[in-house]
Amino acid sequence: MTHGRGLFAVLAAAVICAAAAPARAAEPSALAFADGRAGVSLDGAWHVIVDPYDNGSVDYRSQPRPHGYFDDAKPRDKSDLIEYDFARSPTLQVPGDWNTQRADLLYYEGTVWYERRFDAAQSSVAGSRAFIQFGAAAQRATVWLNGKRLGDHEGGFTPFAFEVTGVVRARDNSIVVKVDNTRRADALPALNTDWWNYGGLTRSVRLVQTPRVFVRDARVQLDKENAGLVHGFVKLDGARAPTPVTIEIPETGATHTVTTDKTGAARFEFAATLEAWSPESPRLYDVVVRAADDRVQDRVGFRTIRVRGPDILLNGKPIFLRGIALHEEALGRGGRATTRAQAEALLAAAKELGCNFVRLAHYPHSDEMTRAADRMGLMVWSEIPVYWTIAWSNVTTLGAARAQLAEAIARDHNRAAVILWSVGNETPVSDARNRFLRTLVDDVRAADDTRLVTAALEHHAADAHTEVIDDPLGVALDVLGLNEYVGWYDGLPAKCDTLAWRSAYDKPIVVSEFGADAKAGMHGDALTRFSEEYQADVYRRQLAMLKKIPWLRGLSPWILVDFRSPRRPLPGVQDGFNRKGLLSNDGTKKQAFDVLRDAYRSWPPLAPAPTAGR
Ligand code: GCB
Repeated sequence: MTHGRGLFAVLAAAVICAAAAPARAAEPSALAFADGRAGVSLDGAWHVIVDPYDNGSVDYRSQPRPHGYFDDAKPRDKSDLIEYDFARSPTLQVPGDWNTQRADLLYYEGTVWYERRFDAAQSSVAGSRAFIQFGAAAQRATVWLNGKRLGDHEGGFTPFAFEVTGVVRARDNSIVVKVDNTRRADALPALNTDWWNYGGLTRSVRLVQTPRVFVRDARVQLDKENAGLVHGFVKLDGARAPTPVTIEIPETGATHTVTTDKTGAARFEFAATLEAWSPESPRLYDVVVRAADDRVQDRVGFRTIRVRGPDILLNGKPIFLRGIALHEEALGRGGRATTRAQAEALLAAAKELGCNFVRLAHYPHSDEMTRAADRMGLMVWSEIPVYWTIAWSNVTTLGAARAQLAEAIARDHNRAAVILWSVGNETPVSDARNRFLRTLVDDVRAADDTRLVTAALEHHAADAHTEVIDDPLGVALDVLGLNEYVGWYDGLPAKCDTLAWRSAYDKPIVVSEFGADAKAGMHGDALTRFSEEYQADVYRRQLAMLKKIPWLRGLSPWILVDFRSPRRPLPGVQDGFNRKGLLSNDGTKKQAFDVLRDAYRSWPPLAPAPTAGR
């Protein structure tokens, strides 16, 4: 491991229960195109009860009637003892994490019960179907509507939905959600992360109305090899017989009709002349899909992305990924970034750096972020929180990883910006880890052949002046992510000057992390740890070193903005924040921001792929 996390490897390795993985990952439950459908937003103030002992889950059978908090009950008479009352409880805003909305919840881990009442449109009660869709609930949720348990969801960063047809009523519905962010050794992420894993209903909640037969999902993208061919699939819900589906791109006049099989699924391809999406010209088209009484619409970009030897080809041309990594934390106020404006502010800072690429670390960011990247012309690396050491041999953990990956892909498979799915970050090599990650790579290839697969890998020293990338997972990947901290965890900055890199693979390398902590406004010489000068020096020397790597096709240094991490206690310097940002959390630029911006301005055009010198 790169910087001494051995204890956690041991802890995680203790959680072992070997069993075979199911052949297929569970199907995502969220509805694509939900935002454009009729419905009711359930965003806003929800009543909350903070419940560290999880009392609300208990059904008190000894009382005259059961009253777990999920019942949202009121006493019927004086014999009825009920010790909670949502109506009199404080509120939190949804979407939002609970940690930054109330000082006493800053590092709270455990259960919080959310409740609100709402009226539904009459039309979602009669003659159509209704679903409740959550953008995300961190980390696991159980949902009740009008006292009926709808189900559970595990994984804090991807959307899910429950059908509520026949359960939702026109007036005075009670929805109760138990949200629990307790860390667990078998979860994703597991017990230890270098970020604070906020809890809460962190993304929007909506009651969504659909016709009886509706378009549950559709992927409309370019064929990987042929930029004149649109291909994809559609899945209907509720169709009992083969049903015609029409896919249109009105601006181009392209219209194509396919008929589904009896499961409601169809694949299609048709010719179209489209202007390609690229960072320089992030062209998006309206795409309309119709079936039976349903009509959905999305804004979609079209591009191809593939690799050839060490090159990454966007629309057939070699590119260099001038990137930066970021966490989903709002500039200025901190906490989870939840709004379109917060996503745009983060990506605007990346654009100011001269980026054409962002690594959205270390979990799927909201669809506000990936949609903003589509509009603003930033290619995206998207990842799931398979981070450091997790329970590699635990089949439940593998199932959870596959589900999160499937949900992330399903949500964003029409986002041109997303070019890379990453299956893991700094995961120490072992047979169990290799098997686990290869299953995820196979899942990506089965679900989405229009994007590339990567992982942020580690490296090791061959000698004092040579580092080697030869992780066996590299065989299965299209692009090798490489995390390295030469000059910070690994020697002093001058170590960069004499270090050479070797790769076992003729594949593109994206240096997915390097960096150094600096407190904005703290100054010293270039060897004073945590000074802006030290960080800037690391950037200068790193960039000079990295330019010499023949397979280098991209960078996403660590990181755009300082972020909250309980692993970082150094008083007066870190104060609970990882300080490797090029911007402080209130948006102040550090010297290294300009160093990287200047380097990106003059980054040399890509040289032809060398074949010698490995
Ligand atoms: C890493 C991790 C990242 C940390 C970073 C650091 O290798 O991937 O999550 O925040 O190092 O600052 O130590």
